[in-house]
Amino acid sequence: MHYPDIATLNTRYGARGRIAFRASEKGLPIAALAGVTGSCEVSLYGGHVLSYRPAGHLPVLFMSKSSRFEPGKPIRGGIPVCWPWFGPHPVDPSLPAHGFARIVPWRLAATEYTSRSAEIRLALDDTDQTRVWWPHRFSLTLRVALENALKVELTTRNNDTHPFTVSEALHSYFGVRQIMDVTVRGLEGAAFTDAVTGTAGCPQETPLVIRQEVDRVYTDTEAECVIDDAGLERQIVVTKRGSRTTVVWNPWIDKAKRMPDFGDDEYTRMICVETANARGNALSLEPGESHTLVTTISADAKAE
Ligand code: TA6
Repeated sequence: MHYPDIATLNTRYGARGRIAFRASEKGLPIAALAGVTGSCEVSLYGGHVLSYRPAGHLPVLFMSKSSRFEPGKPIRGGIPVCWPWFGPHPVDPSLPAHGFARIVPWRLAATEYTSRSAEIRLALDDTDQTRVWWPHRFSLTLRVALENALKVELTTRNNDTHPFTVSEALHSYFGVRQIMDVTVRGLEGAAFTDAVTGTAGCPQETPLVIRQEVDRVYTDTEAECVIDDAGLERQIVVTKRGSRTTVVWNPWIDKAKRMPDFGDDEYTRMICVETANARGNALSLEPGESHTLVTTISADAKAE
């Protein structure tokens, strides 16, 4: 896809002081949304929320300083869209990890704003290339709404003549002051599969602290999660709709060193709490059927 030039995007979809488009260093178009409640940036490449800063707060999303913004490569941070499969492809390891939605250009469908909100809607439809990766006809839309919180909605529609199965995640990277001072609440009582140890069905008995690599897929949970960041004296609240899976990930020391698009010490300043449908919560959609995955992110000063 060839994007319209930045001037055309601003003429057609911009709004002075509210919605503006710019090009990244490598020419990828980025939309900046601003309003009284905060600001966010969204890359048309990958349908990728890059940043979110609520009014009166430090940025909420983490972006690696080593992230590449190159066509065909995932962006390391923000909210990657993992679709139509979560994790490595179940059969063919040569296919892109976490699907292809985050490494292809999305079409700009619309922008809107009111006195207190601004939103952008992006779209991705099947192409010859996507059908090579995944032989189905679909339409995917992403709605990013800057309101009192940041709401991100991913809607899948089956445009084919047969059912298909999708696993998906809004793979949110959150910025924290120091991972050692972070507690994730809300998953107590949920069962998880631990990708580090390979064990399944482990119960989460207490709030989660991070003292080593954590890569946990919690299934059959619709719970709100709170990332309690004692270092910044703030809580990030992640609520969700249309999601039965939550994934928590921190690469810790050794994996961080193996990731070329991630600083060796950046594991100390981030945690992923992902709104997903994966493993036993994968979705099967009939022809003509749609499903929407929603994550809503807000920040609060730490409750006393
Ligand atoms: O968030 C869970 C996870 O599946 C981890 O296993 C880790 O691979 C992470 O996603 C990042 O994946 P990526 O393909 O973006 O490097």
